[in-house]
Amino acid sequence: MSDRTTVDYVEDVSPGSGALPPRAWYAASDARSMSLNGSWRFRLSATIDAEDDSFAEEGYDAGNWAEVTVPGHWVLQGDGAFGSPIYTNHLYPFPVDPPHVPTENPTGDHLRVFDLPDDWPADGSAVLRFDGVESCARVWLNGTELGEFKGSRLPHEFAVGHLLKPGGNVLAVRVHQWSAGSYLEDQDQWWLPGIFRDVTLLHRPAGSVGDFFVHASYDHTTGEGTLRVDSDVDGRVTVPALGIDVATGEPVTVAVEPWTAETPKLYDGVLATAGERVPLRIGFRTVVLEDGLIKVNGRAVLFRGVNRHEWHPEKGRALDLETMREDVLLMKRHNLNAVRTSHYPPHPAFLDLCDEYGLWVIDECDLETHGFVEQDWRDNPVDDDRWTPALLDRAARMVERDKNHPSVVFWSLGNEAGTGRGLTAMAEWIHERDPERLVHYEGDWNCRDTDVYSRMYAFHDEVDKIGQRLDGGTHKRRELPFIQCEYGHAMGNGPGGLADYQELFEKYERLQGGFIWEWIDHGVEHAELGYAYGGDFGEELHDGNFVCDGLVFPDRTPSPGLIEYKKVIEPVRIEGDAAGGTVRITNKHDFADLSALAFEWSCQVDGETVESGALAVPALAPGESAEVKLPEPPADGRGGERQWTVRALLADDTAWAAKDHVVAWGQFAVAARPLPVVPATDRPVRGEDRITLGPAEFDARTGALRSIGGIEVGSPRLDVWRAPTDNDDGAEWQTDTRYGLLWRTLGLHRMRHRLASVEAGEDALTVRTRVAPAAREVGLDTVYRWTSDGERLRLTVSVTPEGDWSVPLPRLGVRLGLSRADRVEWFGGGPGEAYPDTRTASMVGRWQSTVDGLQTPYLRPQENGARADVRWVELGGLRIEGDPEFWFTARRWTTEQLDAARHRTDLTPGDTVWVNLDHGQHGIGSQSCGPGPLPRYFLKAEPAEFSFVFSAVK
Ligand code: IPT
Repeated sequence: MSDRTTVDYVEDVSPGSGALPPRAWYAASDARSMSLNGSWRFRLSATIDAEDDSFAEEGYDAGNWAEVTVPGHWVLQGDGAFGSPIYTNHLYPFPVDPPHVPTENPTGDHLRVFDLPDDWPADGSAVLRFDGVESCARVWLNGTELGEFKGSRLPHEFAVGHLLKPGGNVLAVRVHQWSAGSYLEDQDQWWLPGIFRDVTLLHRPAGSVGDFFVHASYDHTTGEGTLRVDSDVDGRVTVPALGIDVATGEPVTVAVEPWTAETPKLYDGVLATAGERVPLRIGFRTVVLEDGLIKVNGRAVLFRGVNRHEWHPEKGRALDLETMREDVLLMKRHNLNAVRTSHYPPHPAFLDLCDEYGLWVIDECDLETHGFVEQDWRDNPVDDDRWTPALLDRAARMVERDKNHPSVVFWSLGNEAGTGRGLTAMAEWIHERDPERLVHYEGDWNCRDTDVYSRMYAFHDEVDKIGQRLDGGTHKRRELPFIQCEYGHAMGNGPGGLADYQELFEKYERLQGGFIWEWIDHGVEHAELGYAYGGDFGEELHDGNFVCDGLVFPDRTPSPGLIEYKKVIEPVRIEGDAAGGTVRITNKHDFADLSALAFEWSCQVDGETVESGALAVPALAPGESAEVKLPEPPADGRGGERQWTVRALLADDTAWAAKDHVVAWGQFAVAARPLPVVPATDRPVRGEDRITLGPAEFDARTGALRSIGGIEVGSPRLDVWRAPTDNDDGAEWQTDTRYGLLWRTLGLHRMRHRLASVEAGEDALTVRTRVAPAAREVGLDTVYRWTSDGERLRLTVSVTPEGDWSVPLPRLGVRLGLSRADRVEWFGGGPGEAYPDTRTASMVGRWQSTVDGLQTPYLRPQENGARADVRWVELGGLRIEGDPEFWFTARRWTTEQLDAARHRTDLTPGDTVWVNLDHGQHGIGSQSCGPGPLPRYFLKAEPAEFSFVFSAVK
């Protein structure tokens, strides 16, 4: 057993001891390095002092220990033998008793024995670098203690040259899951201990590079860039493409192409000191706060951003380079231009990718103390001077590591940490160290320490007010631009209302855009459940599927939210004027003209493209627009619905997508759709237990439809229920009405259908019903009126609400059952799902899918998969046309089964395909952590009438 004093560092509020001062990070130089990633010996203890330090001594036999992969989290390895992940949003999973942590403190001893390569230089020194260890580590090399550190997502280096041997080096690392540092790392994510980023041994030749700071500014008035590389060790800086060859510390000004997220021009250079050559990738750009706006290279920018946590469904936060690249490519392909690295500095390679492909970055410090909100922020470490050295250490480790990335335009102090002197100290230090970037922090609405007024989940009307500068606030705040560092909570189905936000962002100059919460669902791959979320590991405290709120699923498949966002933020606006035969093209980039894009027009008749061609569009400058003449629409041979579609495509391959990748599109009607007409020429005929009408048979007693043209149909009935989405249910703390809960209280999930009459009349079969929940007086008087021309069957549904309906309906339409349906073809919105406030990306056309392909596999099953504006759909041998257009959904389980399911794996296909044909859907909104749907997307309980025409597919 260790004595207490040797383990005190775990609960010590100080950042640690023994590590070298922070410095710029770079991946490679001509100095030797050696990765210590790979398989390490591993021993898990339940407490910090269960085992003594003898494992760190040379000659220790760890032959019977288990093994883990570094980088990695031990709780995600060993098939559960090493404990499990814990998910909490803001609650600390241990008593709030700072700086103390539980006695039960999983402690992982890691051991790695390594030889130096034969050609490892004998001279010079060496450092050992840890890029990320959660949450506290103590390190020994060859039996000598190097030190201990906290700050999980920050690098720590130790000088080790004097300890290295040619062979048999013993590197021992003791990692504690909980430490005083855990109080500073209360981010909304899984708690995942381990050495989760790279471990590297770096040779440091005599005269090698120490810390260095690349200052590369751009003067938009002259087109010149000024480069100055400050370096602890003197040397020379060369940039061949610019003919630069200057001493460190010496400024040089030359004509350059600037770096922007849209045009990420990087110049390769070298910093050469006596002992080392470090490659530089230089981007010239100038970030300022001017006229109350965030300007880069003289122009205000609009952030079309996302919050990115590091996540991989098997590896947690231990991301490989290809996964990071996939994130960046997906972002670029979906028109995103900015990332907030919520809520800690990412693996540094991610920032290299942002430099290379072009993304604006808010680099956020590894700091969140959200759990203190439970005690009104009492004892908050950011307002307690004892913790300030740890906060400053974190700020310095972030800034020093990442300061040479042109993509980083903001330093963020952290997230959800209340307010306090420690934050001010961080901001002051950062402003002093790097006056060439701006400082962000959301938690202080007075903007005491920040250069931008930042908020999360502000409602549309408040954002509108802020845009108009009618929001008041401190004098300082009134002078600042506004961003939403988090908005559009992408949990489950949604977020809704993005287009409405974008309209505001584009309307008011003060609003400089926002960052969707968040990039990826943090589902953990799980043998039985598919993907696990909070609670699936038996955590005593957890926040369920609040950790699944991303624009991409855990396997990085885009969710409909990402497709919608791509369309909402597209950098080219395409608006048609059918009468004038023109299309207005607006360049919404901040920097790039349109020369990288090619435009294409096409004309559709009944959704089928009949003609297409190239459209000549001038290379408009940012902000410019032009009216472009379209060709004559093709002759209207079929008398059908006709529309134009205009697309903007990449004219050539780029680093992030191939030629012809669609960047933006617009669609507009030339000739409206002729509505289906079915003359009521047939009359219902009563048999013994059947009524026939045209191609259909009905149950004579109940009036229920039985078949159409021999195809069995589970009779269409009024349906108002949808499996509530996370956004319908809303978050507990929301003060606005949470309709998902009200719907259930009212009983909309258990509506009863009372049959009033079945009338076989002259030209129609009329079935009268009243649909209502138990225990309530409200109801929906519902009449089904069937007519036919002998071949086709028309159903008209008339709904009249009775009683006091103060709640909107989830949906309004009919549900029917089909057997043997699989392939689906439709003419309407697609290819993906859409709801009233998530329908911007829904493109009218002819689409095909299977029933399974229509499902959106949200990790917690909920309403999904509706297709908007459907003119007709064919499935299971039936053709269904709508008057007017309708919302179409089909699935192999009922809404009730969908509602009851907790994971995808709870859903098992039955024999029936359940089809919903809806006249209306309630909006989606973002109430799982933001506003509900705007009132204009409410589905009010009002008198409604809508029709469908059924026929057998020919
Ligand atoms: C906000 C947090 O900053 C973020 O980490 C995440 O938890 C998000 O919400 C919700 O998913 S805090 C919010 C409760 C205002």
